[in-house]
Amino acid sequence: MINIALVGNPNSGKSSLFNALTGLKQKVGNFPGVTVDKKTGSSVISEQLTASIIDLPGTYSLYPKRADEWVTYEVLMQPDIKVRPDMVVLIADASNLKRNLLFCSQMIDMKIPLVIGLSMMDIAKKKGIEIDIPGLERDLGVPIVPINPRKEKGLNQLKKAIQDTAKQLYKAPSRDFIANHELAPETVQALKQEIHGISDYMAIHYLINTNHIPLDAEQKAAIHSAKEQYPFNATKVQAEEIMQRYARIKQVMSNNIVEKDPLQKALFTESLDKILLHRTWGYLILLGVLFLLFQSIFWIASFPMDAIEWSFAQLTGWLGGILPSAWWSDLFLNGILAGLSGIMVFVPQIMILFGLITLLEDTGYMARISFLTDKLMRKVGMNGKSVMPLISGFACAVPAIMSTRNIENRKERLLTIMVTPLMSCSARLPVYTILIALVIPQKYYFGFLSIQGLVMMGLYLLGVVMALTVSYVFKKIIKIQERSFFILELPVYRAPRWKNMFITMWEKARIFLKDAGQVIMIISLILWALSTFGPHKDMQAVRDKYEVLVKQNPSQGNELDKAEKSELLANSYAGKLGKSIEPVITPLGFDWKIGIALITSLAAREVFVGTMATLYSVGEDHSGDQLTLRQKMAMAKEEDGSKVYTLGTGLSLMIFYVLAMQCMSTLAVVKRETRSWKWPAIQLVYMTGLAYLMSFIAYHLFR
Ligand SMILES: Nc1nc2c(ncn2[C@@H]2O[C@H](COP(=O)(O)OP(=O)(O)OP(=O)(O)O)[C@@H](O)[C@H]2O)c(=O)[nH]1
Ligand SMILES: [Mg+2]
Repeated sequence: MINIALVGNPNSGKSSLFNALTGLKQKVGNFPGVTVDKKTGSSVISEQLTASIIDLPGTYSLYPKRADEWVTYEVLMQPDIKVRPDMVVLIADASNLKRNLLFCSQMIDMKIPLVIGLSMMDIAKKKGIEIDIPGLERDLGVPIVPINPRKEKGLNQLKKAIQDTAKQLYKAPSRDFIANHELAPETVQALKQEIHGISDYMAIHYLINTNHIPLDAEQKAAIHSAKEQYPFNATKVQAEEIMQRYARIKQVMSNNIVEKDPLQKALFTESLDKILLHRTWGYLILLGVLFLLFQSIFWIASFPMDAIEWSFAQLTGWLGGILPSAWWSDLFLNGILAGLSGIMVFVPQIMILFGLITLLEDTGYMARISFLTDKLMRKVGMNGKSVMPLISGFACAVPAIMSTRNIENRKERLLTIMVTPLMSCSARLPVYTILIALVIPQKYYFGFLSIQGLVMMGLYLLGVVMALTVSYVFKKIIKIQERSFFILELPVYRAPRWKNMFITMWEKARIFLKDAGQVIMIISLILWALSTFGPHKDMQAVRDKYEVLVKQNPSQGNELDKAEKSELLANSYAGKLGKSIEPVITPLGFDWKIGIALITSLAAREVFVGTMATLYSVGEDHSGDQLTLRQKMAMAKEEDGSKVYTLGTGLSLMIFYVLAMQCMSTLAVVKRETRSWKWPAIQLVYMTGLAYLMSFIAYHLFR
């Protein structure tokens, strides 16, 4: 069993290779910086050899600038030989060899056994690049295997090279790529006498980044004494090193690589970019793409949604007819089944949303969106790179916030983290959909522009506009000074891997159903109990009151029965809970049932739907009805007989869900990424405050 680390420049195909070797499903996308954390899996290399493989974030060099690069750096620089990877497989992009060779040359000098996998040979070929692989092997002193991780080609040869290296048929590169020792001879010498088993080049890194490497106290002391004894100027050493490397790389390139004149052979990508990054067309196309994204979430999905809703209503009606009326059938039909159907309905939308985002990432258009929006982002204190987290925030804020590790500048990264949860995540989608269906008429402008679709887009847009505004305000308040720059490598356009897209859609639907399903089951059970039972004294008082009333007016038995049930609900534990927060939320147009939904939403926003299903079922008459949740909510009445879901309440509630911070997982991940409770606390306060204010205004405007 050996430990292998996968390293290389961003977007070179590491995660694709990792998936091919381990059979896992690490996220792959066509832009630099997809992987931001390490992930381990195991792979059978040969009958005798199994490897534990770790996929790492991409790095351009061993001088990390971003949080994700530091993750890789720490793994490679690990002082404990038992933990450090036994072997490194470096994936180099053959179509950009010159840039990739800088990191290659640094890894060679680390003196960890190394195998190079040369990916993107197909693109190199299209660009007219010819590579003399045996010659390159000789110059670098390491085995080089051409592979295609995307098509899973060349894996056997790669495994063979790994096996041979493990058997020490290939040794760790014996020659240094450049004379590292001479960069600071005495200091390196002194340090190597204290810390054993490190190469000259690794010693230099220990001297430069002493505080970032998990060294023990003794090792740190050794480094400090070496630095005191002999001269060591980190900046100078680093500059000298890079210069020498590029000089040598130039030589290696001219020995082994023939490149056509780049002007002669324009790639398809470049001609496409002329349009897609055009000063005016580029932006128009971008707007068109985003518009289509939202219209299709609403419009295409509406067909399967209707079918699912209809089937569940039929099922409930049928079961209602054959099941005996008892507390358990009530619980099953109105609690569990209602909750499940409420969630199943949204699977088509979730799938389309994730499918389209994957499409944007896979083709390489996502990176172009960054490029196009950099100027705007900069005005509000963020960076073109913030766009990728923001757009993935439409799916879920948790991975989106992690992906901000790719942003160099600390302040820009912090601002992006602070506003990303304002983007409407997929858990809000069910809430929006059901509320829109309730209060917005199903009409079309010009026969195709759905008003409901426009409102949906408006909600997403509200999140975006608020994110930009809040970022602008925070930019003025937060005092961190750091130089900012935007360097983003534009990947070549690639055809999406359809299989991958469908797997992602399927996976997301499965996870959504499983997670939301579990939470909803549990919450509906608890909620059912809380709304059926209450303090004995109060509940008994209601029952006694109605017993007398029924005796007095036997002809009105039916209506009295309904009134009794709703009064019982109001006196149940759930009712008391909702009523206790009612004073706070009445100004927003919410009643106590909505109050309960706001509380249960803290478990997950989509629980709103299930909660509504349960609350509006309890205390209602269901003899054989086939109403969908939407119809039940539409019929909901206040005690005075007025409708609950008016335009004002509906809009106010939607806006509340756009802006409020209701997600524990997001707060937890913000705490982890910012390493303090301060930022999640600020986020909780500002978002909830903003939500309250805006909902208040909306309710009073549209009431
Ligand atoms: N044409 C071509 N495309 C490839 C090849 N290998 C990978 N790709 C594509 O390159 C893109 C990047 O692949 P990833 O595996 O995510 O790259 P990565 O190195 O993990 O990237 P980061 O995590 O961002 O550092 C994906 O769109 C792959 O389908 C290859 O040999 N040829
Ligand atoms: Mg990756």
